[in-house]
Order: sequence, then structure tokens, then C-alpha cells
Amino acid sequence: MSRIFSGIQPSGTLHIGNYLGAVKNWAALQHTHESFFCVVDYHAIIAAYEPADLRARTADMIVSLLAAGVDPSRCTLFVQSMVPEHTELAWIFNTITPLGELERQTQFKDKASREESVPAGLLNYPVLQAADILLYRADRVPVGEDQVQHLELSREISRKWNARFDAGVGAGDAFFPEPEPLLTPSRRIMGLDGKAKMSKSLGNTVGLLEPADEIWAKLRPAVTDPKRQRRTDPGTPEVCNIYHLHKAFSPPETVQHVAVQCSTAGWGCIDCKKVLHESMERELVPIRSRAREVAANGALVKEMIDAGADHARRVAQATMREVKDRMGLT
Ligand code: AQP
Repeated sequence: MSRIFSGIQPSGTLHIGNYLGAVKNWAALQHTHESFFCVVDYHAIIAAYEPADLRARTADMIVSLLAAGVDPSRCTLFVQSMVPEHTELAWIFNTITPLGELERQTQFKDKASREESVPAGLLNYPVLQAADILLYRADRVPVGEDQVQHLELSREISRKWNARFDAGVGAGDAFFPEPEPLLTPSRRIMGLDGKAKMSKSLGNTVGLLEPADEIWAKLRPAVTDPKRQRRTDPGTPEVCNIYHLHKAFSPPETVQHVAVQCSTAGWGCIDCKKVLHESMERELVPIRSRAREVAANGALVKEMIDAGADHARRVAQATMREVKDRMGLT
């Protein structure tokens, strides 16, 4: 069985971009892959935060993941800071990662341009990410498209480490695998302003657990095809964010109908959004209800996360013993 790893930052609440790009896929893949899923709180402390908020967001993220279908009886679910080997391996990888590779990462350039003072952790983020994945020697990583460049770097780090410390081992038996992304058809969900990727830090999100009326309040003014100035103007579905959300939430026959109604101006954009809202509700109502059940069961959730961390730690420690041995570390 191939092994997968993926993480999510508790840097805000889980939104439909995270869900459609990654987490929904986690819930499916846990049935066919040995799966490690992690709330990556060490990544989240790179941005300014309050300790009490971080603790609360980590707990909320776990509730959202469980509500979205991640099942600890089928996967290993844990919190990154419960397994110190993540940062230990990240330090080791820092010693072999070229600075230039880190500086050219799009996400670093993008996020650094929004900071007055850039923390070194922002630059080294993809090194910790490589450590997260390779600590479990995972060869597949279910992520959204924004993480594809980081994964290229993880593969390079893996190759570099293997080339330096795996001498004598045949190519097929390299200690660290070269992890490949597993993308979904919704690999890049745009924010409702249509300007940028839906992102916790940009405030352009629709939360997975948001109440129906709040979702509608965001959907109603959401950007559509700019050519549809009037109700009677026909549109081009492919350029419309709402159409892409239909593809993610509505059944195929509805998606087809939406395309026809948009391109013939049969529907106005509000009609189209109302149907999308109904489709979203069909998927989100059971998730919200599971979230309420999970949240009422704090002791059980803590037990599940502790058990997940115990298992993750055992696997991580085995990797680190081998890594340190091959590197001449004590
Ligand atoms: N808009 C998106 N469309 C598809 N997939 C997405 N992901 C994030 N945004 C989208 C995927 O969700 C997983 C978890 O992401 P993350 O929280 O670890 O980091 P991120 O990609 O940086 O997510 P955000 O929401 O943009 O957070 P901030 O603003 O804090 O940086 C990943 O697999 C990601 O690809």
C-alpha cells in the first residue's frame, strides 16, 4: 500500500478551497492508502498570532477535519508539534537545501511581499514541509495546486540527501522516496472576489462550517463573468468562478444545465448562485451536523489525537534513527 502524507495549517478556519483541493481527497484516499494527516501548527506560527488563538484554531481544525470525513480509525491524524522529529529533520534538510531554490518559491515571494519584516521561517517553510512528508517516507501527497512547486523542492531535497547519504544503495531502493502530488479536479479554488486563490490569510474564503445564510451573503455579491453586465447578456461559463464551484458541488446534469443557461442568458447570475447555494447546502449540512457531534465529544477527540501522535512518533523515530546513523550523528 502506498503511503500518503498531507498537512493543513491551523492559520484560520477550514475553507471550501482546502476542502475541495485537499481534505475531501484525504477522506477518500484513507481507504486505499496508508495515510498520515497532520495539523501543521509549526507552519502556522510563522505569521503573527496569539497563543490562545492558535490552541483554539488547532482544536477547531481537528473538529473540521473529522466532520469532513477524516477517520482516525482509517488514518493517522495528529498535530505536528506533538512529534518533535519534524523540526529535527527540517534542520538536517536545511543544511542541504540551496538558498536560491527557497528564494525562488512563488509562495515565499508572494507572502514576503506582504510583510514588512520577513521571518526566516517563511523562507524555510518548504524545508519543514519536505521534512513533514519524508519523515513518513510518503510517496504521494494529496494537495492543492499551490503546493506543487513546494513538492518539486521536496523531491530535490530527497534526491540530494539520497545522493549524499545513500551511497551504495541501488537507485530503486533510495531511502527517501520522491513524493508526487495527488491533485483533484478542484486543485485551485478562487476566492469569491475572483482575484486570487481562496486563502485563509486573504479573507476571501467560504468556511466549511459557515451557516447557510452567511454563505449566501458571500455568494450573492460574488464576482461572475464580467461580460454579463445585464441580465440579458450571455456569459462564458468557463471564465466564471461560480460555474467552477458548480462543477465541485453540483451533479453533472446540473452543471450542464448551468452552462446552457449561462451561455444563452436563460438565467441571471443570481439564479445560478441560488442553485449553487442549494448544491452546497446538500454537501455541507451533514458536515455541519457531524461537526456539532464531534465538538461535543472533546475527550474522545483528544484520545484519538494522542493515539495518532503516538503512532506518528514511532514511525518518525524509526526514520530519524536511520537518518542519524547514515549521517554520522550520535
Ligand atoms: N484555494 C485553494 N484551492 C485548492 N486547494 C487549496 N488549498 C489551499 N487553498 C486552496 C490546499 O489546502 C491544503 C491546506 O492548505 P494549508 O492550510 O496548509 O496552506 P495554504 O495552501 O497556504 O492554505 P491557505 O488557505 O492559503 O492558508 P494561508 O492563507 O494561511 O496560507 C493544501 O493542500 C493546499 O494546497
